[in-house]
Amino acid sequence: MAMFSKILIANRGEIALRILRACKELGISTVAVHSTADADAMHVRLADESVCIGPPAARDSYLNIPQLLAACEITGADAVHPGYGFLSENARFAEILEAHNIEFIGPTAEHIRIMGDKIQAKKTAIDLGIPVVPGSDGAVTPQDDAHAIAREIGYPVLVKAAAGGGGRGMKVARTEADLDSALSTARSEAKAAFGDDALYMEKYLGQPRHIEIQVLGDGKGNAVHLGERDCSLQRRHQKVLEEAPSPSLNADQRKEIGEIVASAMRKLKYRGVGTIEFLYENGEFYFIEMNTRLQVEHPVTEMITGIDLVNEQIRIAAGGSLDMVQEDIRFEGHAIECRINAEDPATFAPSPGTITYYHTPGGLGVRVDSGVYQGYKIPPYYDSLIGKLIVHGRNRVECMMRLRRCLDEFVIDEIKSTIPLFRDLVDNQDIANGQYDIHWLEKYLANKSS
Ligand code: MV4
Repeated sequence: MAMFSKILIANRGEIALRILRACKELGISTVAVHSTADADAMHVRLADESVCIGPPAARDSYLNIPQLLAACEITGADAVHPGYGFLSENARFAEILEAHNIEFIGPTAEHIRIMGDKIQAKKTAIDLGIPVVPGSDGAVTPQDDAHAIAREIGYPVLVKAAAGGGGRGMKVARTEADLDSALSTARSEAKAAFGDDALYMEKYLGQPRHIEIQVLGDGKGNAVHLGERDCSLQRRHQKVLEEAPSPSLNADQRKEIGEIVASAMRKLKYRGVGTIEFLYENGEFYFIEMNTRLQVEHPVTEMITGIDLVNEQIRIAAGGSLDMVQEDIRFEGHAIECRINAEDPATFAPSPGTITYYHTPGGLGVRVDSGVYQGYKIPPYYDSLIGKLIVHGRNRVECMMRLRRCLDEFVIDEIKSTIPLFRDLVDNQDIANGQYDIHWLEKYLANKSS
């Protein structure tokens, strides 16, 4: 296998730095790209070379494919790592790079495209033997008898957009009386937001947890699962805190769903890292979506498995084979990630500005993935994630104690951050007991403010 000599990192912030670190450890040269607003970013400072690719607006810089191609051409990069967000799940970008003989560090364009269409993704999951939420058999068209389909599924039903995902374009119909308006609102919103008004319907699950399984495949039919992450603590479809393993699963349940997913990925000949998202309710798993990218919360999996997911992505994109089998993977201890956002911890209003003092926690089992530093000015143009605190312990209790200690050590001055929210959460009894579902955090926040 011919390892890459130079990787262009088509991203910013903490994930650009994360990828840069993996490249350095592999002895690969790095190219940072940045908008004019990110000239002072840490990943730009640490990269071997950097190229300014445009003005602050993402569509003119981090999403600007011609500019990224030009940056590859100028620097002679032989591969691109897209990180998460931006172009990471853009099948056309993967194809364009391929046409220019530049490797896209990710799955095939075909797999990205299939999983981007939530109807096709669900059909594929069914074919691969993955359990799904009961629902319509594919799309519900205006010609279909939606009422008959919904009655068959049983109310409440959830109308979802095929081009949606991540919570965008969903409408609940609690009873038959809600169905027509749910369908017409969802259809016009989907058309406006995605230019695609294809819809499907599912049984609405009332109190599930969000549990996702990390997979790694080499595109040659070898694949393993790296256990689950519980990402139920969300606000407005933004994850806030993630942990592994899930407090609601035992080793047998993990093994069972993990083996279903890993064997599906072997059949699919999936290449790279991927995440299969499930809703989990009353002891059953229901597939909802697959993400064909590295995720923000990947470090919790790295902490409990000791596997460097970005290193694996790069090796596999260079043609390497999976160098582990399922039996090699050992799950050790417990990990929790807190997403540190530059936001007011009560209102979640963005709080960009200059960090005048910065002190990060350290010690055994502590990891801080962040692109910021003392004196850094957080620009207002991008999402408000400024870093992640990831803590590992031999068990969940030790992990929570260590997390509390780290949150007390963490100082980020003169911007608002979500650290105080996490200080509250670690002292909450439901969180201590692991008793929460996908609605827990929003209810907690609503009670706190009233
Ligand atoms: C659902 C659901 C209940 N029933 N599907 C939201 C994000 C998208 N990935 C899927 N989502 C949901 N799909 C059925 N059939 C509830 C949600 C949902 C949710 C899921 C995961 C985490 C947080 C959530 C918050 C609200 C709704």
